[in-house]
Order: sequence, then C-alpha cells, then structure tokens
Amino acid sequence: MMRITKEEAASMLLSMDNILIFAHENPDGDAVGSACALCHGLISLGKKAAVWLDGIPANDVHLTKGIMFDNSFTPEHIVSTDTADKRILGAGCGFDKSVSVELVIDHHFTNTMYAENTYLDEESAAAGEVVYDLLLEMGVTITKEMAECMYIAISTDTGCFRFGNTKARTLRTAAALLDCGIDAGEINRIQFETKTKEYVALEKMAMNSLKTYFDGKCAVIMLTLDMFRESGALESETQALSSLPRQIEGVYVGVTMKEKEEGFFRISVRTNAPADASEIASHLSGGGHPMAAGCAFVGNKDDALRAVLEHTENQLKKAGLL
Ligand SMILES: [Mn+2]
Repeated sequence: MMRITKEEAASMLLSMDNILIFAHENPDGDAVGSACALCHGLISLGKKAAVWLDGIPANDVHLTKGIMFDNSFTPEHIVSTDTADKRILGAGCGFDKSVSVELVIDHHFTNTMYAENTYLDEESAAAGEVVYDLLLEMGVTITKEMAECMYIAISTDTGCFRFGNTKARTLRTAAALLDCGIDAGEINRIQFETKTKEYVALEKMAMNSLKTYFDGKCAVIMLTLDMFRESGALESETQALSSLPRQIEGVYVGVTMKEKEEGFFRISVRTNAPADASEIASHLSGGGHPMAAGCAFVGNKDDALRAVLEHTENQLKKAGLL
C-alpha cells in the first residue's frame, strides 16, 4: 500500500506485460477514457493489454474498440484508473472486487490507497490527465486514438472545461491533445450537445421532480425506476442530470437521486463553494471531489432523501450558509 511517483509508476508499467485494466463501476467518460488511453499506450509499446468495463455510456463505447478483454491472454497484472475505493472497482470477466490491484492511477484525493501501489495526482482535473503525464513519462508517442480517449476523459470531468478544476495545465494538456489531430468541436457536439429522445423525456420528468430545501440553498431531483421505465432512458446517459440542480441561482448543494433498483439509490452531489460535496457524500460512505461527489443508499425513497437532507443541512451550517 505504497504511494509512488510518476517515474516509479512509469517504470513499473514498463516492466509489466499481460495487463488488465479496470476502472470504476458505472464508468463515466474519465473512467473509460483514462483506462482506454493507458491500454492503447501499453499496446503501442508492444505489450499485451486490455480493458474490462461494464455499463459504458453509449458515447464512449467506441473508445474500447479492439481493446476489450477477450481472454486472448492470461492477465498477470491488474491496474485500475479513476477508482478511489475498492468497493466501487468495476471488476469482472472472472475477477471480483477482492482482486489485488497492483497499481491505481487516480486523481481523487479521497483515494483509500487500496492498491499495492498508488500513483495519485490530486492536482489533476481528471484521471485522463494523470494518464497523459504517465504516457509521456513512459516515452509513448500519443496517437490520435489515445488523444481522443484522454480528451473525452478530461472534458467529462471538467464539464467541458467549465468547472473550477480546469487549470492552466488542464488546458495545456487539452491543447496538446488537439495537436494530435482530434476534432474537439465534433467530440464536444456528441458528448455535450446531443441528447437522445429518451433522455430528454427523462429530463422533463426529472425537472418536474425538482424540490428545493433550506431557503433554496439545496435542490434535489429524484429519478425513480418508473421514470426510467416510462422514458426508456438508460442510466448510463443520465450523467448530465447531476449538474442540473446546482445550476439554479442560489443553490449551493444540488442532489440527484437515481433509483437503480428497488430500494437502492445512487446519489450525486454537486456543490458550489463553500459547500463541500465530498463531505456530504463521505457521511453516506461515498466520496469524490469538493464540488462533485457521490454515494449509494440502501432503503426507501423517503429514507434516502431524509439522510441526504440531514447531511446537507449539517454541511450548509458548517460552511456558514445556514
Ligand atoms: Mn475522474
């Protein structure tokens, strides 16, 4: 359980072969993009490597083309990206969460150091940004394919370069990726400007469910199983919903609750400073970043809402907002 430097992580990866890469469950663009970019980089060095990801958003599926694990080699090393906690490791294809992860490459300051080796850069906006630095350190020539993976990773976690985690370095990395020949305008159009009809139907229901609390400082949208059934939307396309409640003027804590199965909720918390999303989520055994975090809840809708509101109230008070 060691924290290692970029140089150590690079030499560790250079010494490996037959590498299987996981990311977190319900992978977002950063999870998929960082895992796939790393995989392409390792393959470009002549290594056998593959990713295994489940429930990939439709817009990101193409990134895994030709590199999804297909049992064509026996994995000798397990690596993960963008995964702060073993409990959310998206293991599969014959492995479960108890698998020993040899190296995790991450940017979450909440990383629990579950892997044998952790290369963590909390200053990076996305795991894709950490992977970019690592690939350069390994002497990998960044191809257009890798660049698209990392661009999607970074643009996902920065809300297309709008969030406060977008640093000058983030934009420099993105610029370098554009220099590799990717069409950022087209990628952005697909990733951020296009919605399926099913998703729009769900978004309408989501907006109808919106309620505010604590003088309008907290807004909550609640997505039930019925809404998913009625709209036909997929959970994997609902990531953009998480940012809706926080967009309302005066809201410091925006909460999106998704009923995944009967009695099981996935909760996204988005905050505006000084409210801290990761503190709210961590009280419910989750984690994340100061402005974007998540957790799960087992129980009925009322209990889930009550628990979230209790910790939101505490956080608003702690931040001097109530
Ligand atoms: Mn990430």
